[in-house]
Amino acid sequence: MSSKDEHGNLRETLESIRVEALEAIQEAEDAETLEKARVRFLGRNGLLSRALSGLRSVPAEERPEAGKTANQVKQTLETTLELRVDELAALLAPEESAGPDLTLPGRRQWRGGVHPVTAVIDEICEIFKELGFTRAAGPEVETDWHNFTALNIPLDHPAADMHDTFYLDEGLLLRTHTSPVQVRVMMEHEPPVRILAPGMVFRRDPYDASHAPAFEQVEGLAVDEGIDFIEFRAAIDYFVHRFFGPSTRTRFRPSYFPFTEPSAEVDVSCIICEGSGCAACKRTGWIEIMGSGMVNPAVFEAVGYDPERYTGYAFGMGPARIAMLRYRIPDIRLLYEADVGFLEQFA
Ligand code: 2U9
Repeated sequence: MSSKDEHGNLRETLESIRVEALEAIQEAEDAETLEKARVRFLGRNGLLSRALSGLRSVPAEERPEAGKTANQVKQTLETTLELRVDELAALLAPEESAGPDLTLPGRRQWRGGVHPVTAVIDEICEIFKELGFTRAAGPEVETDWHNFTALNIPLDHPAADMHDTFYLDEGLLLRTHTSPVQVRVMMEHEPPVRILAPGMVFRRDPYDASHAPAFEQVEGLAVDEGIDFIEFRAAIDYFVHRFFGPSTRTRFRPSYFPFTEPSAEVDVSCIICEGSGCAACKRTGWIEIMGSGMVNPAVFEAVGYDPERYTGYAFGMGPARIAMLRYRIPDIRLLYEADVGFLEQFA
């Protein structure tokens, strides 16, 4: 046999190994069959290896060319084998190797929702809207006159201590209640006035399970000719029945605020035990939900309303406390610490 024939034979052998091996690799349907094909064609005693031992009988000058062909075949087979290994792995364990499994249901998107305190504020406003109240807003940075003096709280009065706040320059402070909003509305408009003032207020209070130095309030004010305590009680009863349910009872307890006279704390029969006594109402059967009273004539004097002509009522509540009661939230800080896992429950 001539040297050309030796080389020619080897080339044919390599070509038939290539064709046969590619077919075996592509047709392997599982890892075991694929491994058998690898051993048969690429193994140490495999067909390729044996064919390569024929290189020795190829004449020296043709050996490089023959060696190159042999290496190309070897590389083609190895690459094809690797690809097939990956293909089979992907078929058998799609979630690990083939990116997202498109047959799974999609992950739910958190699109955001109304914060529970905002939901309570909105609901309070909606209920009072039925009684003719509109929303009003004002600045969070206030003058001490609007926040204290106009509301019959002299700056050296003990009631001002209860409202200790963050003082800024020159008679400015962070408002301690939303009452200055009502003061501003009354300075601008003659009665009748029926407004709600929801918003953030600030006090030098601790940050613990039941206090926060910044919290929301909703205050209400009604001023007109002929408003009496009966109308005041009727409005509060209407609100309580709409907000807490028609079987909820209300109780007015005498209290003191400089800006109302007489003043009352409003209690509702416990919404958890319905009045029989539980931990939420400290066994009393009652829960305090707001402070209130008939507007003190001194406030009308301060804003330029005729106290002989006009009367009115006012109230204030903390919607975070009401949200805690309603949703049985044990710690006010949960409402202020933007924990999406917690807030999602209210969406
Ligand atoms: C004007 C006149 C009177 C608003 C009132 C209360 C009683 C009250 C507290 C409830 C819990 C504040 O959020 S809280 O800490 N509020 O007890 N607020 S009467 O009286 C006004 C308001 C404006 C011109």
